[in-house]
Amino acid sequence: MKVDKDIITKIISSDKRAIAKALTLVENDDEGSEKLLKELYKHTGRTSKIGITGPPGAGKSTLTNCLVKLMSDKGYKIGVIAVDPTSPFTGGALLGDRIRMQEVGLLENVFIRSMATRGSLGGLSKNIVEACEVLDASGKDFIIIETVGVGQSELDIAQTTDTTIVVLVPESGDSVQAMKAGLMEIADIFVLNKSDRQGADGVVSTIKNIIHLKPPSKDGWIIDVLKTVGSQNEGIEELFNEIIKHKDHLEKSSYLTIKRKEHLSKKIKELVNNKLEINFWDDTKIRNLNERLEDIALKNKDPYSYVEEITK
Ligand SMILES: Nc1nc2c(ncn2[C@@H]2O[C@H](COP(=O)(O)OP(=O)(O)OP(=O)(O)O)[C@@H](O)[C@H]2O)c(=O)[nH]1
Ligand SMILES: [Mg+2]
Repeated sequence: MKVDKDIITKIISSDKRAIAKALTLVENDDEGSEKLLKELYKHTGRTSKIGITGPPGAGKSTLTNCLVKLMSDKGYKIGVIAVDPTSPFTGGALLGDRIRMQEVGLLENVFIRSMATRGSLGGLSKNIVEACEVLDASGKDFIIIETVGVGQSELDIAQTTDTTIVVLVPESGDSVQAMKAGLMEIADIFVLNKSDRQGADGVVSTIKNIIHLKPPSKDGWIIDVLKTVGSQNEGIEELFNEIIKHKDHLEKSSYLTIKRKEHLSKKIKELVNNKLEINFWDDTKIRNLNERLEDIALKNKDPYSYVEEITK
């Protein structure tokens, strides 16, 4: 698709149709998307990017909805990217989720998009990071990215957000699970959702104990654990205040600049890897690999020598 100046102007002035079109380009990795992102880059950087992650069914979408409504009432512009789990065991967003999301999506200053992660080998999901850039350039005050915390991609996505909220529930062993999944490492704010259920206070203490055992974060931020009942819109104002507190902390400690530079560095490396990979595997190389595979499988040649040979 051709990228004209018109779409850039429209995105910057927050035109919903233009944003949707741009996100589709980015999602499909369309030829035009890179050109578009080049133009948009200078308009990015004012958005606060918030990641909401946690185990399946913890209430991430419910909390996202509550937060979006609250932020919208306060007059903020919000973008939401709901990352569909591609794992067969969660099976993607439930219909109820989608409908609730669609309702808040109708608000004038809210833009919501559901996206699938591309399993880019151990790296960031490029299309999601790029979608954030589009929303950022469109002048959103906040972008919320909802991901299921079960794998590596969530940790990577956390490395592109300014503030990461980890949502847990009182179910037994959840906090231990979260530790295993590495969620403890990435949290700026912990939320114990479904606090209407039994054992909530116990889990809050457990999480607090685990936080105390961690070395203090290098930017001096102290992680708090908040209780919410998403389904009853309880604790949302407090959660919002904590988000603002973290945002202020990052800005005042100049750690935001450091953090964003780290993210940028990581992103550039990813982009280079991507380019190199695409350029490397041309038809000749793929044909060559297919021809030689049999030989390598039969142990007539080892993969290491082959790699050495083709990367010379
Ligand atoms: N009891 C109780 N139920 C809740 C609460 N918050 C959400 N729920 C319910 O928990 C279920 C899952 O909520 P979602 O918001 O879809 O959870 P999620 O983390 O987005 O789920 P996935 O995206 O599938 O991983 C829904 O049926 C919600 O209504 C809460 O605070 N208390
Ligand atoms: Mg969800």
